[in-house]
Formats: sequence, structure tokens, C-alpha cells
Amino acid sequence: MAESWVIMVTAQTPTNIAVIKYWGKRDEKLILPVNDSISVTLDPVHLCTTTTVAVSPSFALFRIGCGLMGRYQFSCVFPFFSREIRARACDVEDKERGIKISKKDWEKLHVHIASYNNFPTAAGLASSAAGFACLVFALAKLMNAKEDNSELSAIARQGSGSACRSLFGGFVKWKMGKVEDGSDSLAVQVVDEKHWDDLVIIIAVVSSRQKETSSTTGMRETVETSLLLQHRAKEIVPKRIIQMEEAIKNRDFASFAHLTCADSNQFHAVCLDTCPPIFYMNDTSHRIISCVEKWNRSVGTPQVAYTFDAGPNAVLIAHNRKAAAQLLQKLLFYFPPNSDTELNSYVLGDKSI
Ligand code: 2P0
Repeated sequence: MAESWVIMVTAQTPTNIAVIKYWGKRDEKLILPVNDSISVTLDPVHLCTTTTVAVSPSFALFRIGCGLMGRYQFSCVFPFFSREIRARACDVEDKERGIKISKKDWEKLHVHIASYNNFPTAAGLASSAAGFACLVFALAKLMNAKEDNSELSAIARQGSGSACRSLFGGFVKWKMGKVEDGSDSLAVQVVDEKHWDDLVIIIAVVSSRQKETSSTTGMRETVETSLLLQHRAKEIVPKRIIQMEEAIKNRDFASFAHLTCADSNQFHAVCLDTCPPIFYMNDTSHRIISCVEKWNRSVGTPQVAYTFDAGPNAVLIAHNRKAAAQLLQKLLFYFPPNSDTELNSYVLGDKSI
């Protein structure tokens, strides 16, 4: 090995939004969920993580520099990711610069990481999903690991469950899997990003404050105390997953919207059924739901679906550009943006519907 060189890889990974929610683990250590989930991956421009990983024989230590992404979270999971990807590393050769890294060299080399999210962290916009997926993907490219994205998703899953779904574009299913070691709990693509490209997703940022109950803590408390979760996981979600896959494959917006809204509402009902109850949505979130429900009913067929994750921000999925334009008009009218608008979205104001 020459002694003064650096090899760098930069990757960009978008976040994903679940339309059938993951909530609850059957194994906390391996991050194995109690049900399958389905998500849509956002476009790679607006809500994404950019991660650069670099390796050089002159790096004496592992280093991490994170913009908005939690340095602590990253540092905790890095040894695991690094071990898993190193085990799959292959030789890397840059003939032009006379660099050769053999599989064995990866044991001795230190990696530097810089990661940046272009959207609010821990505000219920799945920041950890994009962050961990991006780190696993970038490390796999750096170390020339030949695993496909599903195999990588099983590693990303162990940073943060929802991260496994960000390894693919389009609509993605996280299969809960059956085996104890979790090797079959991974993500698969349902359809790619071109399949249903007239959908428009608008994120209304109700609050960019960090949530009070982290997803991990919230899920644990729900699993321990909610009977509704058990009913949901066994009886409701398996049927919804089949119906949702059908709706997506057929581009059936009415069914898609019905299932998406119902599943978001049931997820928040499960949070309320937790002891002590968890409140992720606020009054503004509820008013957005009323606005969309009234509009959809007045037209007769759904124009927009809503879904809320572990926070008050609304993810609104419009049937097409016309519906999206009408939705924006309604949002601007009922929830005029404050002066400190964020990231091309809205900080919603306080006008009643
Ligand atoms: C989801 N959420 O399916 C659900 C819906 C939030 C609500 O996945 O504990 O950050 O790290 O596995 O993945 C957020 O949970 O939690 C999440 P951990 P994660 O997108």
C-alpha cells in the first residue's frame, strides 16, 4: 500500500414515508418488527442525507463529523455497520493512482465519515432512515461489497428499522421475516419510482422541534401495554399489506388513499392506546386531517391522502399535479406560512378551517 492517498465515496439517500406503518418490535436488539410495512421513497433532492466516507492509511482514528445527523447515534451504530461491511469487503484497486486495498487491509484501516441531512432531524420526518441507509450504502461502495440492496437493507435495519426501506426508490416493502436471527427481515422493491410518477408528495412542517417520545421508546411502551397493537399486527396489517400492494400495482388512488389514511389513523390510535399515551399529532395536524377529509368527501373521490409519522408534520400525497396545486392553495389559505418557512415547506399558522 502507498502511504499517502485518500479514497472517498459520497452517497445521497432520500428518506421514506410509510403508508402502512412499522410500529413495534418483536426483537429489540436485532430490530425485528411485529408486522410488515410499506413505504414510498421520496425524491433524492429535497429530503435526503448526503454522506461521504473516506479511507486513508494516514487516518489514525475513526472520525465522525455530522451536520444535522446525531453524532452519538452514528457513533453507536458505526462499529456494527463497519464490522458487517468489512466482512463482505472485496479488493479495491485504483490502477491510475497505484492504490490497492486487499480484503485483509480493511481490518487495519480507519474510516472518516461526514454526514448531512437537508431537513429537520428527529421531527418525525424519518431522518434516521435516510442517515443509516446512506451510511451502509456508502461503506458498501467504499469497501466494494458485492451485496445487493436487499442484503444491505438487513444491515441498515439494525441501525434503525425504517432505514432498510430507504435502500430502494419507488414503493418498498419491509418484510418482517420469520426466522429468529432476522436474516429474512429485509426490504424489497414493490414498484420502482417510474411506476406511479404522477403522485405529488407535499410535506407540511407543522413543527420542526424534536419529538418528546423517541420512536424507539414509544414502540417499546406500545408493545408492553397496548392490546390494540396486537390486534393490529395479527389481524389488520397482513390484509392491508396485500390490499396496498394491489392498489400500488394498479395505481388505484382511491384504495391507496383509503388505506394510507386508515393506517396512519390506526397507528396514532395505537399510540393513544399506549400507557402512558403518546401524542405525536397536535391540533394543527388534526385540522389538516379534517381539511383533507372534507375536501375528499365533497369531491366524491379522494384527491389527497394524508399520513403522519412520530411527529405532528403532515405528509400529503396528491393524486396528480392538479390536486397538488389545489391542495397548496387550501394549505396557504387555512394555514398561512410564517416568515421563517423551512425547506420549501410550510410552518403552518393558526387559522381555523
Ligand atoms: C414507519 N416510524 O414505518 C414508522 C411510522 C414512525 C412511525 O419507523 O426504533 O426510527 O430505530 O427502529 O425506524 C420510526 O422508527 O425506529 C418509524 P427504530 P425508527 O416509518
